[in-house]
Amino acid sequence: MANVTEKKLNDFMAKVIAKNPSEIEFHQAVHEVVSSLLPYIEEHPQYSEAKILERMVEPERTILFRVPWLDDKGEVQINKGFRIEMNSAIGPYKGGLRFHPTVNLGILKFLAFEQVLKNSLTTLPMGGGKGGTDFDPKGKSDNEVMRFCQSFMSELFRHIGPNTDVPAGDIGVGGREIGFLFGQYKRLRNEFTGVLTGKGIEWGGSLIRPEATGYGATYFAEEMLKTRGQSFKGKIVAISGSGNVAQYATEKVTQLGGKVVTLSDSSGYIYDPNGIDAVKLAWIMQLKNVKRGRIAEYVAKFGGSFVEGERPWGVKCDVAMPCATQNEINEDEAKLLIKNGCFVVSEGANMPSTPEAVDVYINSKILYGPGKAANAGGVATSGLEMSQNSLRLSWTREEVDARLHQIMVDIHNTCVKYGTQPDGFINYVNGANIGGFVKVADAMLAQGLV
Ligand code: NDP
Ligand code: 2IT
Repeated sequence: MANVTEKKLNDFMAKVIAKNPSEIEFHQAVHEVVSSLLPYIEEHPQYSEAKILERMVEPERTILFRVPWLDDKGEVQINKGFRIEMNSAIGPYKGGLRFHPTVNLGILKFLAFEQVLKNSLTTLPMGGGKGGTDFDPKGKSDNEVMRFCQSFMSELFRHIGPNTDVPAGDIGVGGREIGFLFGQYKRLRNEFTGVLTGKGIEWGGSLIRPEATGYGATYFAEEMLKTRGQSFKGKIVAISGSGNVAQYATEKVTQLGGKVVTLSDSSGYIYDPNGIDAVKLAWIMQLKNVKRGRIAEYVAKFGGSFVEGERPWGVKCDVAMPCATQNEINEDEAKLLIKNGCFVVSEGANMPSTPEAVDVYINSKILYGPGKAANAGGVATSGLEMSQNSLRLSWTREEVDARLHQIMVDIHNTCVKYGTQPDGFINYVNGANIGGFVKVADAMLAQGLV
């Protein structure tokens, strides 16, 4: 980066940090995006004159609220509720809800900021938002989760709507939580409408939405592999997490001929050198989605090993798919992956690689698909759910999957268009950041100073 651009980046970040103190994940996400965008913006001064970047890092609206609820013992509990309505230039705010004890404003602002660019990349008309709470669904009964969701929606309902803001799932929010949230919204508004995505198939949901993020991250990796004349056939794949995204990434990788050898949760990872096939995966889905157990239990059933307190990045693999949480691959782990032969990283999670790890990937010229491109299949299929709700029609599994697949191919093409360097290397980070930015920025210019 030229010296003058470097200075602009530092000045820009100094202001962001001063205005948003201690929101470190937000600073991290903004720094990465602005590093990609500044050289592009220097060649397109209309964006800097209108202060588009300065506007994009300030949420259009931030909603903070109290969520009181009663636990099973009858004791009063209080949690924080958040919704960040980041940018509505190209469509209603759209993005998931995270229920996890670590949730705070900085984490949700990083997620909302990434979501704006991700949603633009999908080609669908969706703005960006994110929300959630520090409530921990782990160890809670179904009734406690329901009471919490009802209380959460009793405030959130006044801020959202099918043409205003459409939340969905993220960590800790799956079909069960979306059901409770939808039920309470419908009751308060007396309106059956597509206000949330990830709904059950009998009540307005879309086929393939549960699968979409994991499938999409795999389709994206497949496109990256094709640029080197390769496929998933025979590839060893390390996946982290064992929730929604990890489960369906495992399913699709296996269908495409790859062998998934690891999964994890916050307690540690399992390693199964024989591969986690469809039968083992069905058992894991029951364990995680119904019994809500721990991944360590896999070993007693199928063998392999469980490594407590560690992440799976020291295992020999060709492809790594982080599908758990932010900053789950650091610089040393990135180096270890590459040393062991890994040459593809496709991010199912949001910002799972630290900035130092990303530098390692880029300097080693491996195929690195950042989250906002690689995991956009989830929100893209949410967009398809919104389309079906508006049409009052449901598409078949094959139709939704074909649209998802095409969207991932299109996102890959956008990254190639904006990210190919003079030496032919595809910098997917620059490609995704610039490709996602242009549409939002042009819409903001067209809509005046709002
Ligand atoms: P789930 O809640 O279904 O699963 C999360 C998984 O990650 C669990 O195995 C969980 O383990 C693990 N995990 C969560 N937090 C941590 C942590 N701090 N340290 C270690 N492990 C952790 O969530 P999803 O699968 O939906 O989401 C996974 C990632 O994918 C997130 O980054 C999310 O933002 C991203 N994403 C999700 C989309 C979706 O459609 N759901 C779309 C796009 C991105 P444990 O059970 O022990 O907590
Ligand atoms: O990070 C994400 O893209 C999601 N959690 C999915 C959001 C959505 O609206 O489907």
